[in-house]
Amino acid sequence: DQTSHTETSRDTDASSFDSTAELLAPLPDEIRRHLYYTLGIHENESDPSYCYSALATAVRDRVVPYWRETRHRFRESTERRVHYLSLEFLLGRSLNNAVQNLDLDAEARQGLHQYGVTLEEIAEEEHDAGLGNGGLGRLAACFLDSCANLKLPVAGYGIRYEFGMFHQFIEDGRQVEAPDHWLRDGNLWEIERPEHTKTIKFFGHTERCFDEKGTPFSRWVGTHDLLAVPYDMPIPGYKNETVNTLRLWKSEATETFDLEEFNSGNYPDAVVQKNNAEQISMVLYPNDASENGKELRLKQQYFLVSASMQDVLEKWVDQYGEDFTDFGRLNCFQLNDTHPACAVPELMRLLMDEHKVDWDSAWQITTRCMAYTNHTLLPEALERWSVALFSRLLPRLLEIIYEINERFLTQVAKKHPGDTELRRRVSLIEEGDQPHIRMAYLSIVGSFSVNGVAALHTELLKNGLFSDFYRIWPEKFNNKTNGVTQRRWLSHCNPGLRNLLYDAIGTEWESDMQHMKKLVPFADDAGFRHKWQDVKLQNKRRLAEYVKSHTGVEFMESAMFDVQVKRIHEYKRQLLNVLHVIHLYDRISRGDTKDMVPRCVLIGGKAAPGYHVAKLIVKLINNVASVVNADPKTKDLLRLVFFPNYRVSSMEIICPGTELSEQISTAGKEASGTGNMKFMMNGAVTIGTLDGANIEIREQAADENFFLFGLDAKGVVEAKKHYDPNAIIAGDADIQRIMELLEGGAFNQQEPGIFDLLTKGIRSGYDQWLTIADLRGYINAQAEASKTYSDQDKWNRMSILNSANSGWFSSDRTIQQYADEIWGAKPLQDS
Ligand code: HBZ
Repeated sequence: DQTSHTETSRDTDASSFDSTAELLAPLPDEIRRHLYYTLGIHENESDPSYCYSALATAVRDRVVPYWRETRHRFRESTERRVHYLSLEFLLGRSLNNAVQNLDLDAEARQGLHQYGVTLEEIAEEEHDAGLGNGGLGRLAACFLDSCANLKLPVAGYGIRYEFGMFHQFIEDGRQVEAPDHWLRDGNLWEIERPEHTKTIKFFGHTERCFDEKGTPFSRWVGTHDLLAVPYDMPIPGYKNETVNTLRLWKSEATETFDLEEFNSGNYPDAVVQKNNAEQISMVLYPNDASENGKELRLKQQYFLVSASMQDVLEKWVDQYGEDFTDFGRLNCFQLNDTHPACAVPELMRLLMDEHKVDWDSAWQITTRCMAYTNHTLLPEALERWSVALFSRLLPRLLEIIYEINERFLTQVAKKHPGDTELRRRVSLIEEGDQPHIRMAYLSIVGSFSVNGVAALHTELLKNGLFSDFYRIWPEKFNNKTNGVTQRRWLSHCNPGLRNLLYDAIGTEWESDMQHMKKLVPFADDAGFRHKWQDVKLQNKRRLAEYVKSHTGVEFMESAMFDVQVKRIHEYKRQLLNVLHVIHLYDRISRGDTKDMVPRCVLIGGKAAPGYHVAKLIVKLINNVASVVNADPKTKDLLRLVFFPNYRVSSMEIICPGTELSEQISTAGKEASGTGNMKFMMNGAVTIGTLDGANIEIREQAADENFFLFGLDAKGVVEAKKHYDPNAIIAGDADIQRIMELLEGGAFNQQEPGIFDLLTKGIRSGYDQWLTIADLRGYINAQAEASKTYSDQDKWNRMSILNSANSGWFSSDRTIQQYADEIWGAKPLQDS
C-alpha cells in the first residue's frame, strides 16, 4: 500500500533506493490519480485520449526513477562512453514500448478496464515520432533499444524536429504530402532541460591572433548566435532497470537576439529574425537517397553537432577538468552516415579554440574517438557541400578542414611519391568551377573506424567506392551487419507468435535472440506447424482489416500475402513487382489460371517529394490496383493495394501478417535492408536478389528456404556493358504481353502517355536498375513461391525455419559487435 511505499523510500539513501517503490501506488490507482489531478477530468468524461495521457504519465512516472539512476551511473562511470550522433531517430510510438520493457502490461490492462478501453485502442492515440526517413533512422532507434538492453553507456543525440516525416495522402492515385505536426497534442515522452542550453555560432569571420607567447591562433567572431535547447527522451531497457537517454535539440533565438533591432525600434523585424532561428529544427528533410545541398540542411547538421559536442565536453570538464589527455580513450562518437560529419572539425575547433589544446594533440584525440558508418553506395547520395556555402556559414570549420586536408595530402605524398592522381582522387576538396567538400572522405580521414552495414556492402566499399582509402588504412575498415530489435519487431507486434514461442522455447529469446535456434526442431512437428499456421492466419485477418479500413480493398484470408514496404526508389524496383502483378493479371485475363495460387499484393512507401519518377511509380501502382481490383475475373485470385502513409506503426501490423517478403533491389545497390529482417523474424519467406543483408538472410535460413533470382553484384556490372532490354522483351512472350498492356494504355485509359517515362526507362539500354534483365528470373521465382505455397505443410516448415534462424539479425548482436569491436564499451555496472 501507499504508506509502506513512502516509508521504504524515506528509509533509504539516494544511491541504494528501490527505484520502483518510491512514492508510487499500483498502476491502476496512478491512472486514476492522473485522470483526476494531472488532467483534471471527471471519471465519466474519460475518453481514449484522456486515458492515453493518464496511462502514459503513470508509466512515465515508473520510468523516471530508473532514468535518474542510470544517468547518475553514466555520469559517475570512468569507462568509455558512446555518443550516437544522428540527424534521424525514427522511434515510432513510445507507450507500448515502455509498458513492455517495464513489464507493466497486466497492470496497465487492469487499470484501463474500468474505463472500458483496451491498451490497443489507447495506444492508437499516440502520434508516431517520425523523426526519420527510413532504414537509417529506424536503425538508430533499434540501436538505442539494444544499447539499453545491454546496459551500455550510450547516449543518442539528434534534432527535435517540430515536423517529422510528411504524411502521405493518395489523391487520384497520386502522392500528396501534408505536414506531420506530431507535437500537436504535446509529447509526454520528453523532458525539457533548459539548464543545459548551448549557444551555436553561424556566419561571421575568422581573425588571426597571437597569444602571450606569440603563438598564432584563430578567433571566430562577428557570428550570429542561436540557442540549442535539449529535450530528453527516455530509452528504457528490457526489464533491466536501465533507462538511457536520447537528447534532442530544439533551436531558439538567443535572449539578446538582435537587441539592436529591438532598440532601434524595428520590433517586427527583430521578431522575424527570432523566427529564423527557430526554423533550424522546424522540419525533417524528406530525401532518403539524394543529396540536396540546401543551406538549411547544413545548418541543421552543424547545429546538432556543435550542441552535442559542447554537451559532451562540458560534462568532461565537470568530471576531469581541462585535462583532455584521456578524452579520446574515454569517449566515442558514432557518426550515422556523413550527416554529422562536421563533428570532426567541430571537435578540433572546440579543443583548440575553446580549450587551448594544440593541433597535434587535438587531432590525436579526435581521430581516436570518431567512428563513421556508411549506409549507401549510390553516388548521388554522397554528401558534398560547396566551399562557398561553407565559408559563409562556418568559416572557422572551413579553415580547419583545409588544414586537415593539407596535412593528409602531405602524408599521402610521402607514402606514394609522384602519384598526383591519387592525391587528386582522395582530396577532401573536389576541385572544379565550384569546389566542394567531400563529407565521406572527411569522415574517413577523421575516424579510426569505417563500417558498412552488411557483408557485401562493406566489401563493395573496400573494393569500390573507398578503395583508395582502404589501401591507405586497411585497418580502419570493418563490417557491422544491421539488425532490428526483436522486442518491437517480434514480441510487441506479434503477440500471437510471442505466446506460441513462450510455450515452445521459453522467454530468453526476448533479451538474447540466439535462443531462437531452439525453434529449429519444431519445424518437423506437425502439431506445431498447425499452431504456427493458425497464428499467421490471425495476423493475416488483422492485416486484412487494416487494409480494408485504410483502402477499402478486401484481402482474401486464404490468399498468399505478398508485401513490399519501403521508401519508393528506382533501385528498390517496386516497378519489377508491378510488372509481375501485371503478368498475373494478364494470365487471369487469358484464362491461364490452372494451379494459380491466389495472391494479395501490398505495396507501401513514401516517395521523396521532389523525386518525380518515384511519384510516378506510386501512381502506376494505384492505377494497376484500380484496374485489377475492379475486374470480376480477378475475384478470389488477385488483389493489389498501395497502402498509404506507410510508417513504423503500420509496419507493426503489416509484418506479422506477411507471408512473402519482397527484397528485390538491383544487386549491389541496397546497402543492407532491415525490413527484410523484420519479415524474417515474423516467419515470412523472402523472395530476393543477392543484395545487402539478403545474402546473409539466405545463409542463415538455408538456400532452400529462400526464393532467389536475378543477377548478382558482379553480374550487374557485366550486364550493363551490353544490356539490350528490347531484345529480351522481343524474345519472351510473357514479358512482351506485359509491355503491351502497359504501353497500350490498359492502366491509364483516361490519361494517355502518363507512364511513358517509366516504360521508356525500362526499355532503355541505360536503365541502371536492369529491370528487364531480372524480370524472367523474377517471374520464375514467383511461380516457384506459388507452387511451394500450395503445399502449406512445406510452406510452414520454411516459415518456421526462417524465424528460427533469424537470431543473427537482432540489433542486440549488432550492438554487441559495435561495443566489442569499435567502441570498446562495457555495460554500466549496477550501483
Ligand atoms: O540505411 C538505408 C539503406 O538504404 C539501407 O539499405 C540500410 O539498411 C539502412 C540502414 O543501414 N539508408 C537510408 O535509409 N538513408 C536515408 O534515409 C537517408 C536520409 C537522409 C539522407 C540520405 C539518406 O540525406
